This record gives sequence, C-alpha cells and structure tokens, in this order.
Amino acid sequence: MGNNLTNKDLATRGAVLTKTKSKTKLPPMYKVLLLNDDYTPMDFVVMILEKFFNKNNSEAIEITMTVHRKGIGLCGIYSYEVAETKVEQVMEFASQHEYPLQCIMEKE
Ligand code: TYC
Repeated sequence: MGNNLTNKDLATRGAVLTKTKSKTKLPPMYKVLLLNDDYTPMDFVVMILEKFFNKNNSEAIEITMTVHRKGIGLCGIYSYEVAETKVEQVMEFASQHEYPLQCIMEKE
C-alpha cells in the first residue's frame, strides 16, 4: 500500500511485464432472422414466432409487422446448434405449407 510501482516504473527498471488474460471464451451467438416475401400470410408468420420462438401473441405480431415493413426481423439469439435447429424447423414448416418464407442465421 502506497508503495505500488506503475508499469512505467517497472519498465524503467527493465522488469519484464506480464499480462494475464482470461482464456475462457464465451461461445459465439447467432441471430435468427425472418425475411419478408409477398406470399406468406401474416397469421402464418405470427404462428411460427409463437410456436418456434416462444413469443406471446403481441410480440409475434410486432415482429411480423417489422419484417413486413422493413424486410427483415429478429426472432431471437441462440448458440450455433439451437439457431441451426430453429432455422431448419421454420424452413421445413414453411415448405410443408408451400410458403416461400425464408429464415436465416447470422453470427452476432
Ligand atoms: N409480406 C407478407 C404479406 O403481406 C407478410 C410477411 C410477414 C411475410 C413476415 C413474411 O417474414 C414475413 N402477406
């Protein structure tokens, strides 16, 4: 206490400075996004957001309207594996209903 040497003091004395850096890295996270198109019904998109992204009805409507107006909207942010599964589930469900809805993932 009161006797701490700064890095500059140490450097002046020729001391070797060592930095400890934490090596624990958080895994990268991925955004799952819905894209707009002219054919998929709004109600279907709302249903997808409730079914696969655990959104309540008003959240789902809000995201659907954002996609409709802006062309793209965020459904959620997940680990790589979870994001990949959500994209597959949405694409499979849309395809079964013959809608051209596109769902993509993007590194955060
Ligand atoms: N644009 C579509 C329509 O007018 C609605 C829509 C919303 C489609 C969101 C896709 O991801 C989407 N019926």
